[in-house]
Amino acid sequence: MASGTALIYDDEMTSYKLLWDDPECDIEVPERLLSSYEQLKHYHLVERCIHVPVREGTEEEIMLVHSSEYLEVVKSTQTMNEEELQRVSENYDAVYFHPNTYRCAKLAVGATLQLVDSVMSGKVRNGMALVRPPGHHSQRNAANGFCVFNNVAIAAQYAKRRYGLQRILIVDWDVHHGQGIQYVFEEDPSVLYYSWHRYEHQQFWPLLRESDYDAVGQGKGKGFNLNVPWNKVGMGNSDYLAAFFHVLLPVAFEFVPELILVSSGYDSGIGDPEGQMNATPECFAHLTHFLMQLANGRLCAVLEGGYHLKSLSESVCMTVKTLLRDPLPQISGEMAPCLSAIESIQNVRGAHKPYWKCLMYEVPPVKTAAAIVSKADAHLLPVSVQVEMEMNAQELKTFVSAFDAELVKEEKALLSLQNVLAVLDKILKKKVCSGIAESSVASVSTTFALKHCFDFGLQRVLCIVVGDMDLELDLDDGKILLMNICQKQQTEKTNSKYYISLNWKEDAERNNFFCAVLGFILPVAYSYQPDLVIIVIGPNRSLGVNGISLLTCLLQGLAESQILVVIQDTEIKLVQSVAKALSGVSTPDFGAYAPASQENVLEIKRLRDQLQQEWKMLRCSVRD
Ligand code: X5A
Ligand code: ZN
Repeated sequence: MASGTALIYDDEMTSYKLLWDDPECDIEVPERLLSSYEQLKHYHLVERCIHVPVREGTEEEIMLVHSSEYLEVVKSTQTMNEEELQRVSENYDAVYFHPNTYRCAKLAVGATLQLVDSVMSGKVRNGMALVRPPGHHSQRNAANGFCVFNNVAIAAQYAKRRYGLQRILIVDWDVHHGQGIQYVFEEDPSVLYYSWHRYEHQQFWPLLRESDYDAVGQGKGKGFNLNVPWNKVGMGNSDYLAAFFHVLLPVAFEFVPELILVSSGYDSGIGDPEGQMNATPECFAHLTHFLMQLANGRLCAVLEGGYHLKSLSESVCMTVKTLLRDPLPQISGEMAPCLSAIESIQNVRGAHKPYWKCLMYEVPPVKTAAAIVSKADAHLLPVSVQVEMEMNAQELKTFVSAFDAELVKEEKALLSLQNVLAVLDKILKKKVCSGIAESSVASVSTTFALKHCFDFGLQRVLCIVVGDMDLELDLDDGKILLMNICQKQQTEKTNSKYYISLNWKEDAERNNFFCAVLGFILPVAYSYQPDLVIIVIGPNRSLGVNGISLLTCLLQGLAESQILVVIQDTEIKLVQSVAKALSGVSTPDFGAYAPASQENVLEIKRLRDQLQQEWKMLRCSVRD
């Protein structure tokens, strides 16, 4: 295997600068290169690298990415006066031209290709090119964002041509989206482009919709464009590492690149006025180190942005030091990605799930599905809850007529079934873990839901009804265990093993329902071992939102957490709290603890005495 690290730099690339006042462009200064190179000398890194001279990129090479018309425009700026230069610059977004720009842009291309040749020929293992102007924003017909020729995109096309490469990975860790690179390779599956970038929901330059995570590539190139949009500033070491661990690296190892090109911008580092991010220079050592494990170590880093001179030059040194295989520096900061970063990472993983095996099985499934009557309330649910589309009327009729032809004629009953069956079906087919459904006639819906469960092959369903409800059910065979938590004494029915009526009055503010759940409901439920739990919230309920949430939370220990909650009234606070309980985003508020009333304590004792022979988990005393 080749050894050695190439360093490509020529101070001629410091020979152009901004000649007029432009606050957007005045950060792109020659000192960026000078101070980076000075710092490399200071750490004695220059002498440890193999010096490779620059050359000009040829017109043919430039035209691997750019049009001849655009090349002519850039060429024409060589002989322009300041006024003319300013006028050409205004044709583009965030660009300035200088009489030496064309020469430097050709050197930047040539330096990049020299680096590719050094690595591909085996002269060195890896290397870095310190170049100006940068490249990743420039496009076939346009300069953009300080970039004139797209050094890295040209290098990828060149490597494909000259060395017949079939898989090239471009990692763009500059804080801006390299939209120029994305456009060139959008439909090309042989070049995998990865970019993270400050995005802030499209409020940050270059303000493009196509910088979001759902731009996955087009046509044959689908899956080969990975965008990680940062929606907050202040991303740091742990956020960058998390994006590498959970997005770039798994996909890169599956892709198996033959060469890695890094669009190595350091405006993503701490202190940079453009990026406003927090990654320390050490972070770039770690990023470099991970990439060195791919493509047989064939890695070419090419400078893009980076406008805080100290941060930039330290980060450049960290990169080169790592390429030279020095031991890695300790990485600082609390190792926990922020919520916004996690959200972005989850979104990219979700968007790329269809294209990469490494993501296919791992993206967490939607935990909870909700079908609610008032779609206007959908936004009040936790974001992790998937709101269901209603089944269309014809689908539903077909569905219902499969087990009750009579009901198909009743429009109202049919509609009340809709939400419940849509969600239940998802649970049974394991598309989601749990679900909530609002239904105007909960009793009919529940009867049907239970029938459907047994048709599907379930053995035991625990059905907990809160409130007054009459369910016409056959309870003899033990396929259903029905618990009714109600206000008034059920006189017409007597308790049996599979029908239990629990009289309960809850304090609306404070929660005394713990003792019923722990002392009775859970022991019986665990003795029963259901395959599914259905909680039905009917009218005249004697339990408040707190009690119902507690019940929902604790019953998740059963039936592999498969719980369907059917709610008859459309009280959004209840739906919200149950959604919170099921999705596990946060623990719902159970209310302040209150001791149970004398009445309630006696009711629990009565039931325990009555049923502990049947349900052995109720036993907690040797005397009984
Ligand atoms: C290469 C690079 C940034 C352009 C910012 C314009 N360009 N606001 O970092
Ligand atoms: Zn940048």
